[in-house]
Amino acid sequence: MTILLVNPPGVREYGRSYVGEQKLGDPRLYSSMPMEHLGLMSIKAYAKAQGLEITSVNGLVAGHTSVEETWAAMLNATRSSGRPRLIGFSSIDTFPEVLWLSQRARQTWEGVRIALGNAIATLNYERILRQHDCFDFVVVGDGEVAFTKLALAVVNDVAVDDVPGLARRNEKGQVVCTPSSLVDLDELPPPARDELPTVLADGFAASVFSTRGCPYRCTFCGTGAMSAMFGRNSYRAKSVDSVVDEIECLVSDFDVDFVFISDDLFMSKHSSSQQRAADFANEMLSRGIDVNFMVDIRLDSVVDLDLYKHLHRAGLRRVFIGLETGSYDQLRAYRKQILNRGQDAADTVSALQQLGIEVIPGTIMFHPTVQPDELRETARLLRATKYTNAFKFLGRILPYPGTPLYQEYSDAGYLTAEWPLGQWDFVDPEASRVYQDVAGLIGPNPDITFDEAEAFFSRGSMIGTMSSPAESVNWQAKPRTATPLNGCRRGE
Ligand code: B12
Ligand code: SF4
Repeated sequence: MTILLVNPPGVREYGRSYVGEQKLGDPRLYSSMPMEHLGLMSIKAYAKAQGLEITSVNGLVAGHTSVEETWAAMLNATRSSGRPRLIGFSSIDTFPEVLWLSQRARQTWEGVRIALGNAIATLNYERILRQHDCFDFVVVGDGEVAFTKLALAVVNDVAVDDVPGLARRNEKGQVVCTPSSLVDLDELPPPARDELPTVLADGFAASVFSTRGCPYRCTFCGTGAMSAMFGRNSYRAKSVDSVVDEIECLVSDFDVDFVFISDDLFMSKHSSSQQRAADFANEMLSRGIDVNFMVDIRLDSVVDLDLYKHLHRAGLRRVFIGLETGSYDQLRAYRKQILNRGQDAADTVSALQQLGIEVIPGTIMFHPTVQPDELRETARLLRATKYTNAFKFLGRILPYPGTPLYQEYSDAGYLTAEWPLGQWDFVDPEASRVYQDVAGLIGPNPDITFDEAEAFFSRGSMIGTMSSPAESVNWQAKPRTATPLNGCRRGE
């Protein structure tokens, strides 16, 4: 009898990874970026501590190029331990892949129960359970306690009523959900490291989580939307000691030299959070741990450069910052107040760079009401970060179902497709033409340089293998189209 956790492959991304030093393969392939699935590995470790062995298959880490390969791995994983009683799938934006695998599992293993977890599942559990009867359960929020209790209930053939954060259909076919309980991160064992050797062999980094959730509510963000579901205390932090213990083990047991701290928000601007970051640096330095690391922060987390100097001494070499757009108004529309009017994000970026900290920018180039000034400003910001990935010029906002942005686009009539990811079209046909030109140039040219893409993007010059002359992005500025929703406009 097997309990199985599965993560399908599915990163179809252009360009380069910032989570290790490795280049992705041919960008036109259905390629996979092998990062550990810390969520599944944390569930696995927790379940083991409760006496339950779980088998896992991670198509991303295994480098699967199709769901058929993942299916074969699932069959293989169950060969020695017997047919599965419960399968838990994780999905970020791999819903079609998960659906395909679930249907296969249903056809193959009579009586198997199937659960789904992670952001899209949490935010959309009602829709998923109403529309897809191949899923029995959705785990809403943290998975460690919920999935372990669910697995024990399934194995022992008892009711699942006391499983926290469990959505399911009741006898009447209605979707019901038990309240989620937020896990105390310090009560969790460290994640299993089953996937790490493969990840390291592929040139990617080990990961550690030190917080969960986020206190902010940027309209496009699944993490903000999930945190809103779970209330004020959903942004949680592990104790500094336990995070540093984990990093120390990664260095001693796996000889890692770079750690990706995978928190959505490692530190906020608030003094307690800044103090925690300082404590973290102190602990790393006092234990003499020789490792570099990267974290995700907000631009307004950079309150005191001395703190970043200190973190740099402790090994901080790279930060991911969601800069999003060069337009102050659009930032406000996204409810991402990281700047004061007149403040230039490039100055903060440059200050960090001068300390020896590389800045990986999160940017959203195109959204339904984008105008030329915004494109130019976002391109300028991109240049300032020195993150020379040409594919950044292609970035389109992704409206994830369950986020406020998705609702806004739906209400405004922008969505051309709804599920499993919102697709949208430009309000201004000129913006659409520019996007098509840029995508037509950069998309099929994996070797295009940032400078070439930038020149084309900014000045409309024609380069390289472009088959048809492209036109300038200098279309006449038009008044911005207001998107009224709850009194504000929102995006990414
Ligand atoms: C590392 C990472 C990746 C890695 C690999 C992720 C992986 N898990 O394999 C890479 C770089 C490949 C990646 C890619 C993408 N990612 Co990503 N990623 C992250 C990141 C930064 C950390 C994940 C992590 O380690 N979390 C910590 C662990 C402990 O938590 P967890 O994974 O969420 O798991 C817990 C619960 O969610 C739940 N759970 C999860 N799965 C399951 C399954 C079952 C059965 C159960 C019961 C429970 C359960 O239980 C776990 C333990 O409590 C998160 C942000 C974040 N901090 O979570 C974004 C995040 C998950 N990614 C996101 C996005 C958008 C993407 C991409 C679509 C980006 C892109 N445009 O290409 C791709 C899609 C990849 C894909 N295959 O679908 C979004 C998802 C937003 C949404 N859907 O609403 C997030 C939340 C970032 C954000 N704030 O926007 N990502
Ligand atoms: S984008 Fe960043 S700051 Fe905004 S809600 Fe998401 S994680 Fe928090």
